[in-house]
Amino acid sequence: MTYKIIGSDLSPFARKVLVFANEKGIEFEHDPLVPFGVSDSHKRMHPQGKIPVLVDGDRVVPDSSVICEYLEAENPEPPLYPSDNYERARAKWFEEFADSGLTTGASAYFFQNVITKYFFKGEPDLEAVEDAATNILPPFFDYLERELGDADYFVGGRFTIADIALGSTFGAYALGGGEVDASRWPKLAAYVERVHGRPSFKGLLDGNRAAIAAMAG
Ligand SMILES: N[C@@H](CCC(=O)N[C@@H](CS)C(=O)NCC(=O)O)C(=O)O
Repeated sequence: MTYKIIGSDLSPFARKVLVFANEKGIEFEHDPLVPFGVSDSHKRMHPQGKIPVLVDGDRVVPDSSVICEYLEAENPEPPLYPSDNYERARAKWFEEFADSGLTTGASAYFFQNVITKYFFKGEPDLEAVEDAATNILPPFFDYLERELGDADYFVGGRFTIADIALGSTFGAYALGGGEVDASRWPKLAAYVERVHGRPSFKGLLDGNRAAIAAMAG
């Protein structure tokens, strides 16, 4: 039985699950559902009408973090969560920070400069983008620069769920025209490039850029 992953890969949360499955080498079918005006049958799987949702036979698993933990438990190799308790807690913290903290600033870029502008053909709220650039993101980037230090990846020197979640959120930032200023945050800028260069991310982000260019016309 092949997994089905539901959710457009323009969503950072769907991207997280797709990258996770790519890193695992898991076979899956992809339904690129856009979460605006979703059907009642989708709401029966996810009462908030959100993406992503994983379908595994007659099992339904909503929410990117829950899906990744489920996929890890079902497909232990290669491990994407540290086995050490503290390192696992750190990895899950960075995932949570990517999903709930960093995303507030990164999504302003993506939502205004891509979704509002090209999908809804509206006027982007440039004040929201400016607020993200000047108030929300710099202290978060300072924190990440410090926590990363000289390591290639955030936890235990290995690529984990922390990097998948952070890379997915930085994907929204990059697609929305955001750049990590390498003169201010050199380690973080190099890290984002390193993570986005992995095949699991690169194919998706290249496809996202092509889709955005097509929307832009
Ligand atoms: N905590 C959820 C967040 C999912 C989420 O917010 N998805 C957005 C797309 S990026 C969505 O479906 N939004 C549609 C809506 O809120 O109605 C997860 O990690 O899966």
